[in-house]
Amino acid sequence: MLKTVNLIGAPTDVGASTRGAGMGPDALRVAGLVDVLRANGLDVVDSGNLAGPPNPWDTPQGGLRHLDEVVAWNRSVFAAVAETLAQQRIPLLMGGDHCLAIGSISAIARHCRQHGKLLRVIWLDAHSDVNTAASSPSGNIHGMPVASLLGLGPPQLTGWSGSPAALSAADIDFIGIRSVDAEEKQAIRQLGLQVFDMRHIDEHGMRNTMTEALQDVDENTHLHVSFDLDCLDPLDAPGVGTGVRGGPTYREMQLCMEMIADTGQLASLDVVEINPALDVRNRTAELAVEFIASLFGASTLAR
Ligand code: HAR
Ligand code: MN
Ligand code: MN
Ligand code: MN
Repeated sequence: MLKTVNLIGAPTDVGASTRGAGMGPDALRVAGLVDVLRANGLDVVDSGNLAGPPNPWDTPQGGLRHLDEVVAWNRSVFAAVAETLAQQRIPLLMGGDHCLAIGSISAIARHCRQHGKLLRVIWLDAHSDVNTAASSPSGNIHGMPVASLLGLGPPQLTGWSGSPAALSAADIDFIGIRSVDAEEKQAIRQLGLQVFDMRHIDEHGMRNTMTEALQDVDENTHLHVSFDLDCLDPLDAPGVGTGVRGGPTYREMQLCMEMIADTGQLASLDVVEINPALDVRNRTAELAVEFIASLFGASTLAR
């Protein structure tokens, strides 16, 4: 069956610490995302951009910055992703900042519950994004989507999947992590989250890391990838608001994507945190498009 990918743009930076990620969807389009997906045998529908409130650029209230705007954007994302899944299409969310994964993954979790699928999330990021309003040093909600999806977020952002938590700790694996706040470290330990940080990748290599992360993926798995471009080294991907040096190399990241593609179970994707205002000649969006192609099997010779 020909797979159809539905592109959903969410042009906002309401959850971020820097302005500019709202231009991410168009940067991906300009970098040729549609053509590259088509060249890899996929049908592509570009549903355009969602609408939502502007970024008020306020200070945090109760430890949360722009909560109302984050809720509004995530509601739209939730609805668009849910509709896409109901049409049996693959949602590709083009952010926008990483707060949008709350709406996206909540819709996916609800879909999986309704269809008896096992959801597994691969979180590609420099950061663990498991802060809460109480622990966050910034109040920026793009540092909190994992906590929210585990049911630990503000009530306005939890429970959307039809259960108090969209995910349980065992459903998510983190790859490439190298910036974790002190209280996030405690949370990771207490929750038992599986974090393959850069130290792990240094010591075991990407191949062993991904073998371990993907070991329980089978035919009944809905595999979701949440790809924060700051997972990459900022020398390769300068167009991000919160770059952290020491990311996976280009080849390591390619292998990561290829091993995900090999499972044949990739069913949804977030591509977030591309900030064209900080980029160099759209390099980061172009790199994202290359990696997205690999996620959909571009570098598999057997196809
Ligand atoms: N941990 C920091 C915070 O919560 C920084 C989060 C950086 N944001 C992201 N998310 N790009 O991955 O404020
Ligand atoms: Mn992130
Ligand atoms: Mn990040
Ligand atoms: Mn695991």
